[in-house]
This record gives sequence, C-alpha cells and structure tokens, in this order.
Amino acid sequence: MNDSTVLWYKQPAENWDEALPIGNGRLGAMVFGGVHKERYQLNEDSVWSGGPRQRNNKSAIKNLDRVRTLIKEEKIPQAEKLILKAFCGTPVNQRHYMPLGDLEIEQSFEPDEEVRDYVRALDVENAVLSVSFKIGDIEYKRECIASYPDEVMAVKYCASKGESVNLRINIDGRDDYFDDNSPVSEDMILYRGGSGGEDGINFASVIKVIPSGGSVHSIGSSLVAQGCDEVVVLICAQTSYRYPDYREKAFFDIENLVGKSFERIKKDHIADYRRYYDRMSLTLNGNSSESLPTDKRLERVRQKGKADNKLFELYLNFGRYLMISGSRKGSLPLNLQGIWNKDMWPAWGSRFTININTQMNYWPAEVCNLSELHTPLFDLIEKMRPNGRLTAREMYNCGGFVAHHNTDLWGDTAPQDLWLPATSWPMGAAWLCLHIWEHYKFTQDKEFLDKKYDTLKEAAEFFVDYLIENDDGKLVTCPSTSPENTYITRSGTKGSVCIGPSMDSQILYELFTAVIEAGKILGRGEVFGKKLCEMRSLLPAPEIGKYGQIKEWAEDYDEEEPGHRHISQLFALYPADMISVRKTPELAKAARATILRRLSHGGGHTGWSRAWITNMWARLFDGEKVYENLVALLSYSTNPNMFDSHPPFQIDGNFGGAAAIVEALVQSENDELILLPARPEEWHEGEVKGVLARGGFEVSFKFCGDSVSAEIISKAGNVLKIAAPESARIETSLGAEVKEYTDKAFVIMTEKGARVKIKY
Ligand code: FUC
Repeated sequence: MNDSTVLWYKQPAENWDEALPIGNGRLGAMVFGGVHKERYQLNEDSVWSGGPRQRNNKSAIKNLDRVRTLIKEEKIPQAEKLILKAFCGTPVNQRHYMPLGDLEIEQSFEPDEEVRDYVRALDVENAVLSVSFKIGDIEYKRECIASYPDEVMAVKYCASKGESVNLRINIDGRDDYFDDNSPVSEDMILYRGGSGGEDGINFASVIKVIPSGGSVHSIGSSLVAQGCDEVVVLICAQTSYRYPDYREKAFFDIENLVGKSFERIKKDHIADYRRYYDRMSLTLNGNSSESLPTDKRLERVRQKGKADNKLFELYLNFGRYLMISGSRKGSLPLNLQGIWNKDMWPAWGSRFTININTQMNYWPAEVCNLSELHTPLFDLIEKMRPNGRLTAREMYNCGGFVAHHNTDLWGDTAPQDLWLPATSWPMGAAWLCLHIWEHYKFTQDKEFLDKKYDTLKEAAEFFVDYLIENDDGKLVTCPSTSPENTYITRSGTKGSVCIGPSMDSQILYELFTAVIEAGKILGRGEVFGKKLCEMRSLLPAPEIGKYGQIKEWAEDYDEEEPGHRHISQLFALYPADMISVRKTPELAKAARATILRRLSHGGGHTGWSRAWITNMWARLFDGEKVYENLVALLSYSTNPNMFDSHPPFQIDGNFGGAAAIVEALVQSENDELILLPARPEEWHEGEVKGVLARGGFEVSFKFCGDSVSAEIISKAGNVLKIAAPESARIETSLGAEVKEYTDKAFVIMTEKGARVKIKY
C-alpha cells in the first residue's frame, strides 16, 4: 500500500470513527466494510431540518442604546441579561443538518467459512474505496465511488468465482422522518421523506441494483440479488432544496446511467477527481518502510511522539481528498462535518459555525490549488446577503449586511444559541467576506472581484453604521464578544459581552483594506473607499498586555479560561497578516507569548484549535513547534479514520492541519513569497509541487536542508518578491527580470506566463 496516498485497515470498522468517507460534493457516505453486513451511512448536503425563516429579534433595536450604556458603565450582568432576551434569535436556533439514511447490503457466502486476508482501503489519489477478503477459495471484492460528473454513488460487488455474489439490499435509518422505502420495481427502491416544518425539505433517493449473471427481485422492502457474477448498486438522491421535482430528478439521475458500466463511471470519476488532486503534491524524505495499517500508524505516533513523514503527506492528501469530495461547484459548502454526519441531532447542528470553523474548512483551498472548490462558500455568502440586510436593519437599524456566529443552508443571519460567549457577535459575514478577497489575491481574477465587490462593500457598510466611538476616540464594535472567551473585570465580575474586542478591530482592518484595495483595482467606489480609509485609521491596533501577550479585549482583562481553545486576538497573525516576524517583530514576540500562555493552561485541546495554533507557529517561523503541534494533532485529535476530532468528529481540524503543513513550507502573505519559513528539522529533504501563492504565482521546489531549487510560474504578470539570500542564483525566462534586492528579498518583474528559477 502506498503510505502517503492510501488509508487502510485489516478489519471492518467497528464504529463510525473507523468508517471511511466518500463524496462527490453533494452526496456523501461513510463506508464500514462489514463482511456480512455492509453499512453505507448516507448524506445529501441539503437534507437539513425545516425551511427558511426570519428569526430577527425585533426587540434588539429598542434596547441597543441601553445595552451599550450598560456595557460602557461595566454593568455587565445587567447588559448580558438584556442581551439574552432582546438580542437572541427568535426562535433561538437555526436549522440543523441531518443524515439521509442508511443503506445496508447483506452479503451471504457459501460455504460461510472463516474470513481471510481482509483489507479495507481508501485510495485518496483516485478517490476509490475498496474492501477485499477471502472466504474458502473465493476472493471477494467491493469498490465504491462517489462520482461528481454522474451525480451518483456506485458500488461494485464481485468475486473470483462466477455466480457467487448474493446480496440483500435495504435502505432505512431515519426514525420516522421518512415516508417510504419500498421497491418501485424488481430492481429499484425509492426512499423518500421530509425533514419537517411547514416549508421543510423533502428528499428522494433512488437505489438501483444491476446484476451481471444471476438475478434480482424485490421482497418486502428489500431487493435481493442471487447467484450473480457481479452486482452494481447505484445510489442517487435529490431534494426539494434544489428541485421542486426532486423525485423525478432522482429517477432521471439513475436513468441517465442506463447502459453506462461501472468501469466507465469509475474512469470518468477518476479523471474528474484527478483534475484537482494532481495539481499539487508534497514529498518528504523517508518512508514508513514497514507496511503498517493506518490505525496502527496513528497509534505509533501517540506512543512515540514522532510520526513517519509519510503520515504528514497522507494527512495533507486526505485533507485535499476531503475538499474535492465535499465541496464542488453547485454544492453547499463544507459544514462542521462536511457531508459526513450520522446524527439526526448532530453536535452544534453540524451547521456553518462562522466564528472560525467554516473559515478553517477553506484555509487550504487556495494554497492547495483548489481555488474553484472555494466557490460554494461564496454562494452561501450571497444567500446570506438579503437575510443579513434585514438583520442589520431590523435588529440594529444599520445599513449593509450582518451575520452572527452561525449560519445554515438558508443563509440565516440572526444570532444563534442563548450563549453569551458566542451569540452576540456581529462579525460572521465580515470574516467570511475576507475569503472573497483571499480568493482574488491567489487567483487575481478581476472578473470575480468585480462581481463580488458589492458584497464586500455591503459587509463593510454595516460597520459604518454599527461602530461607536470609545473613550479614546477609536471606532469599536458594541455589543460584541471575543469568541468564545469570558473575561474577569478588576472588580471580579465575569463577562463575555464587551466593547471592542481585539479580533473585531482586526477583522475590520482587513475588511476595510479589502474594500479599499478592491475599489482601487476595479476603479470603483472611490468616495466609499476614502471614507473607509478614514475609519480604518481610527480602528484600535493590536496592543501588548501585561503578560507580554496580545490583548484580547480593549481592557487588559484576565481570561476566565487562559487555555481557551479560541485565540481570537491572534486573528491578526493567522489567517490575517497584520502581525508578522518580518514586519512587526515586537507584535510577533507578543503573539508567541500569547500562544505559549494558552498552551501552558491546557490550550489546543480541540483538533481545530490545535490546527490553528500550528498555522500560527508556521507564521512565527517556528518549525519545531509546527512539528510538535502536528504530532499532537495526530496523537490526540485524530480518529482511526483520520477524521479530526473535537471530540466528537469535526472536519475543520483536517483542513486546518492540511493548511498548516503547507504553511510550514510556503508562505505568501504581505506580498512576499517565503520558501521553507518553518521547516521542521525532521523534514530535511523533499519536494513541493504546484502550490499557489498570493499574487497569482504557482510554486514548485525541491529542498535539502535549507537549500532550495525552485521554479515559480507567474500566472498574472505581477511583481514577484521572494525572500532569499542575496547569493541565490536566479534564472528568468523571457518576460521576467530581476529589478532589485531589498529587505532580504529579490524583486522580480514578471509578465504573465514568465518563469523564474531560483537556487540557493
Ligand atoms: C465553536 C467552538 C466549539 C465548536 C463549535 C462548533 O463554538 O468554540 O469548540 O467547534 O464552534
């Protein structure tokens, strides 16, 4: 087995955290690999509870001034009491995600003897899952794929001896939320139901069984395939979220495949998948030599506190696999569990939590050369806009659009939960919109930026009205929180709701900058740009507090939980670039102190928190800490199926971790390309291919220690600034020319398509 592209196991999954995911962006399944009973735990991305609704709390507007006064006077308990009543959503909760159902395929064997040579494997290079074993003298094999071009999940059962595939196929598993699971013909089941609520989402899934040799018939709610050489099972599903005639569409998806063989579906699927997967790669020195199954390799990391380098490659490749399998043009963005959720009431509703988690899901999208897979997030932002406009007006009497710390598939923007450390935080849309700007920075796609300019602008417009002046004449948010921490005032009062938490000012600095810069690039919104420039100069800048840390709140309060999983005040370090070792060394030192303080109080205990910290260490150029934290991520926050664990499973850490591996090797913030910024000692040799950098560059390089041999392709014709020793040898193709060496970096003019080779 290839130890950097295959997850594999010698036994079936005993529980969900051992099962393996497949997906095509919209349809997802967890595959358990049971010998006698195989379970495909199914998801469709738009199966959520209920329908769209407005939950804006109309009492907010009347109480806004009062709440602000109470917060200013440090009457926090009174302010928070009022917030719980007047500023929560009505009703309190947004819609939540749900599973589609459970497809079970029982397989019977004759003779039914001992199972030998069992292997279950997920090949992330081809996106093919397989299960194989021997019983008696027959070898059985299953292959399972989720195809984007054919909108289908397909499973093939075969055996080394003819007429030996015998199956019973059945779908069920959503309590009484489904209405029917009956065969509609001798080879097809229609499984349908709804997720509740007046305008709730209805779904239909069609399962078709295609035998080769042998026969298929229906009995009760099952289909039975007997004495077959081979059986292919096709699974399609659609919902009323996308199609009023979702049932017809599900049948259409199946009928569309009549005459198309499994091999052909698989071939098209692999070709489609590899269009994305093959764009980048990472190879590190060493191999794991002994061929150990993935669960054992993870166990070994836990025991030894060290990982084989191929496991880091696998972690990155698995992250890219999850992105290609869970976020495609037309799909919803990856929620807290991507499209792999087993619970009717999943943790945190498996929503889009937008005070870090959804954003983290997309951290690797651009660097890993998967820019198009970022688009479902932009589509969701557009869905949020009209709702967010109403929320801004109805709750705060403000223009623009606003969202709080969660959203759902309808783009709900009203506050979520009755939980003070999180609920009253108006920054969700602002942060999400920074992804639009990031996408532009990487792709330099001006047409995209032009289309999205109004969205960026509208996110900023909210704050033109919402910000208030504090006692120092600075512009700050209020009410807000520093997600999701609690402070202690000098008098000993605890509170979460506050005025001007550091993260908010940082997000706003970045958002205003994005709007100003985008306006300049597009020649639009000059007057508004000027206004934002003035406002930006009045935002509080990051400050250093009494522990040498970056202050989390405007006051230098102590935290109730100094080891809190959120490190919101370091947004400026990562994902933003306001704090950097090269640009702001003092603040970088304080950022370091902030992380160390969190960690010394038990921080980093959730997978996503660990992943965020790892990215921050990369930005602080600390390879040793990157390594230490990646090992901790693999040791304590990674399930046997390599899914990230909060616990429970939450997919953000997979993406944050993947992003961190790349961040250790290539960085491009502050208009400067840096290779090997935080290379762990253990990664002493390797090759990176096809990583994207801001400014529109594609970067590939080999390294040995700190020696680098790189080739950079200019895709947009921008100036390339690359940090390197002055002694570096540079070769440029036609259209590229070294202009100067300044600030320990080469400045190279490039035209579109030009190539630059650099060696040092
Ligand atoms: C935030 C985090 C939690 C969890 C939840 C989905 O509230 O603080 O740890 O990740 O989102």
